Amino acid sequence: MEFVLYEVKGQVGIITISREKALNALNSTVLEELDKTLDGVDLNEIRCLILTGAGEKSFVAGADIGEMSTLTKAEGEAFGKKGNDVFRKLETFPIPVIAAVNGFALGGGCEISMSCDIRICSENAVFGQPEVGLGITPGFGGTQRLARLVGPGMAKQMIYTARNIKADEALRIGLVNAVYPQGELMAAAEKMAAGIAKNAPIAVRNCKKAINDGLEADMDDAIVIEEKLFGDCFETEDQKYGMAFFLDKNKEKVKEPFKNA
Ligand code: DAK
Repeated sequence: MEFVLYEVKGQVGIITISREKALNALNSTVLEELDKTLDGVDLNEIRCLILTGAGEKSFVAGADIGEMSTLTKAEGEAFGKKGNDVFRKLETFPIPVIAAVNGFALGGGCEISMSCDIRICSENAVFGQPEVGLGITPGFGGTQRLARLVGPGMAKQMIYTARNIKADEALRIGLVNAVYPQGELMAAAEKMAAGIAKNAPIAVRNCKKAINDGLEADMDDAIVIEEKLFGDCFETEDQKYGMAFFLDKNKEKVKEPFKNA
């Protein structure tokens, strides 16, 4: 692939958007390659993904303004659909995705990070939705996901003013979970991913689905969604092993890895 790298470390897959000269801006090729990369993830082996950008300056500086500037209405819609489809694929991907935001996350960059389950960032990270300054609205779900993550008041302030915020403010408003020195970001992401990967994989997947689907339902329906996904776990070997291990009083025993079965 030209702009997307994929690396496997144990049970963790690391996707790097690598178009450093344009600060990893999302053009059509990047979106297509991201889509193909996600389709190629071996879900029998990989239990958590990390999404990051190449270099130390930018995670993703937005959709490619050069490419967008000449789009016709029909081409704009096709570009928007390509982005929205891949962002939604990330959001509903069966396993958790951690965004390791290593610099600018503007426009489509902020939006792709919000399609991930968890965001952590480096101290030099900058978040923002600058679209109204370009004469457009956020188009890759920014109006929807930002409001859900940080609340409508703060989302409206960020989107209407197009003001960028730094890592410490992103942490304060709950847009990111933690901030690290640049040199420590990937190690922290990999440690978190490995921590997720060692837990019962079907249970983790069901938790993601319960949270995502439940947020789109009212509480009565959301609780039923949780009940069903909870019940499904009792058909897994991992549930039987996990509970038997806890109940076994032999202090010498060593916990075996979950089988994803
Ligand atoms: N697109 C294309 N190229 C970009 C870019 C971008 N978003 N951001 C940076 N670059 C390129 C610059 O043009 C420059 O290229 P050369 O001139 O070297 O060829 C190179 O990256 C380095 O950038 P700078 O020289 O500008 O670097 P600085 O450190 O001075 O500034 C910056 C860094 C991140 C503050 C600045 O580059 C910047 O403001 N970039 C634009 C940020 C931005 O406005 N992003 C939001 C884009 S709008 C849609 C769905 C979604 C969207 C639209 C439609 N539909 C549903 C249809 C999404 C829209 C957006 O994301």
